[in-house]
Amino acid sequence: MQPFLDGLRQLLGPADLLTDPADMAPYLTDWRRMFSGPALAILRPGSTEQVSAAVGLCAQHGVAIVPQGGNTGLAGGATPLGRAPQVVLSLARMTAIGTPDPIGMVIEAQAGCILQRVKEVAADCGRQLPISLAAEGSATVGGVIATNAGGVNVLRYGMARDFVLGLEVVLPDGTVVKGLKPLRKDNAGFDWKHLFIGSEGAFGIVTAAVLRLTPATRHRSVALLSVQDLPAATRLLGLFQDRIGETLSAFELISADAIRLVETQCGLGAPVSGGNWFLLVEAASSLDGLPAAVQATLEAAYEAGLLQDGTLAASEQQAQSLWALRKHVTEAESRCGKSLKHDVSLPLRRMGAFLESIQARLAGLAPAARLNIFGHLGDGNLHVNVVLGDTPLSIASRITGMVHDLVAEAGGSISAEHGLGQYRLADWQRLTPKTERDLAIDIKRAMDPKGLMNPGKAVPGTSHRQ
Ligand code: FAD
Ligand code: 2HG
Ligand code: ZN
Repeated sequence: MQPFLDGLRQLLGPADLLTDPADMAPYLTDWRRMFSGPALAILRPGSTEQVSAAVGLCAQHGVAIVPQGGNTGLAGGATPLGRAPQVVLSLARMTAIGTPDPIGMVIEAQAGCILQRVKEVAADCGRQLPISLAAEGSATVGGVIATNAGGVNVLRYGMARDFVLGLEVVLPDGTVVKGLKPLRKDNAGFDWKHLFIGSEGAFGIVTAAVLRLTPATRHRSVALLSVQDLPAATRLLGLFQDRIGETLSAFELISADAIRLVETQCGLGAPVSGGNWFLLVEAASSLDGLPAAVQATLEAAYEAGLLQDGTLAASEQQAQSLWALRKHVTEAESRCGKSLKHDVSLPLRRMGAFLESIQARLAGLAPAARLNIFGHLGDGNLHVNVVLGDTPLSIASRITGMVHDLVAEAGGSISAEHGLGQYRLADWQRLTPKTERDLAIDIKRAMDPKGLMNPGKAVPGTSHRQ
């Protein structure tokens, strides 16, 4: 491998080809320390041309590539897997942001840009990029696109896919495809960019994107509410949709246990009591009548007996502290030791029975484990996580298998927004019809015939087709 590494050093310079184990370590494990794997080197190209040349060298030498952005992913997609020769290719140095066009409502950004920074640049010109995640201070444009990230505003604005107007990608042989047109409408043939959105680096490397912006909203109303049970939460969702549906931008569920975790682990306090479930509801609009409309909807909810307690933020600062409770759940969970992530979506009407079955089965399988349930109820997507406590790691796959089996029985998805990565690929293969699996494998074979792009993540290897 020496000629390969020499070629890369010549291309990138010694500072951006990391081979020292201590320098490489942060790139070889995920932030939760659930996944780790070896690599020959870490590549930190600074331009699309360097990405292209580095990928070309990898193809020539048969070395696999693991693309990496902010390394905030929750499915082990950005961590090397197995012992075949591989490198991690970090996009962290590619951080250029173009001048936004506030009338055309578009912005161009390189893949390594931190999502929060792009949002700030959009906000400075009176527009918004409403992709909102607790990880937005570290997640990159490339990672968000490669995972088709969701977040807390999907209910109103859609997932990352809905914001991508143009893409520049590097194919597995090093070819650069420049598709950075800032067009809202383009039906001139097959829209290939969707192959790369949500494919977790298995087909190529995203190097830049043109993103759609939306008008900024001038008012927002944020409420934290508590309800007794899930049927009350879903009825409340219906009430909000009926009365102020077009302004509803978040409808997030947090279990009382999850709120307690945030309180004990992160020292934040919830100003609302009672009920088994909490809801963080946000509405936004540029029209002046929003606060009165939200107030009237809450009064109707009280009258209908749906609410146990609640508070409506009276200032932007209060709105932010209510949101902090929701945004700290992942952090609070990680402070409780190892946990298993289950990122499920299913038809809302089946959610209650699904959660009850999990509760009952988990009690039998792992009595020391605790459920940590929260997420995007308005999208039918909950994070049904299991904090393991003293449960042996050896039964982790049985617990996850049990949850995923119940998801499949309810006609749901085992990954609503985080992707399959290396974590869910085996269960996806187990639970997905052969025709669908074979289609994925055939597309992978066409896109990446040598199987060098992020092997073992998102798509089964081509040898799995029988
Ligand atoms: P990474 O973790 O570096 O990579 C993720 C995947 O994308 C890997 O498979 C990697 O190989 C691939 N990839 C990265 N960059 C590229 C590229 N340029 N080209 C091709 N492939 C690439 N996700 C949600 O969907 N919704 C949420 O609400 C949400 N909240 C989160 C909250 C917290 C606190 C944390 C830690 C994570 C959260 N996530 C959420 C998961 C994660 O942040 C997102 O999936 C994010 O989009 C990943 O971006 P990243 O730059 O960190 O990607
Ligand atoms: C969220 O909704 C993220 O906050 C993270 O998707 C979920 O920690 C998780 O499981
Ligand atoms: Zn989520």
